[in-house]
Amino acid sequence: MNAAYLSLGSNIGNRLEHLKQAVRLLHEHPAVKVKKVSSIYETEPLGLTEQAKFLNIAVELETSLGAVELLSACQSIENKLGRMRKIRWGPRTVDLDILLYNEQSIQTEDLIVPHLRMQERAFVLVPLVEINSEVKNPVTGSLYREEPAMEEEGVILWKPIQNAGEFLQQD
Ligand code: X6L
Ligand code: MG
Ligand code: MG
Repeated sequence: MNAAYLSLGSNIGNRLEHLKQAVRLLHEHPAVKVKKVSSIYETEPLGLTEQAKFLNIAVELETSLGAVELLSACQSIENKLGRMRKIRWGPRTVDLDILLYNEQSIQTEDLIVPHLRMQERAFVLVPLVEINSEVKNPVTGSLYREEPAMEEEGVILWKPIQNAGEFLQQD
């Protein structure tokens, strides 16, 4: 069995509903179990800063899928939830990014793990460290909780989540 961490974000329409639907669809995949869901954070947009604020979460998965298969499962969820790719770094109904897969370093045409520049982004690190404070960059061995970007502003606790079940069950 494999362990994976994903980062999810939404900044269009009913952001919470989009995150919930994405986590539900992950959980309903026969080869994926959602083990942990972080609290929900409201975050200032990075990259393209003139767009709506995001809700961001991190999830921990157990899966029998390989990393590339997991990527395609994530992309099919993005497509189901109406993700359009018009503007680079632009607004999205939902984005699912693979942050970590076991403690592997993966470089294919379509997938780089650990996720590029994740250690520079508080909207990725804060939810990730909440669900596992011991998680390390598999390449450098650095603890993500010790990254300077953990201290950046623009990441506000929006709704605390106690466990994955709570997140999956709501309304
Ligand atoms: C300089 C240049 C500084 C580019 C930062 C950061 C670019 C992040 C892209 C950057 C730069 C990204 C989200 C987001 C995006 C999200 C929040 C990206 C890709 N996705 N902002 N911006 N949450 N808060 O999920 O991550 S676009
Ligand atoms: Mg992303
Ligand atoms: Mg993405």
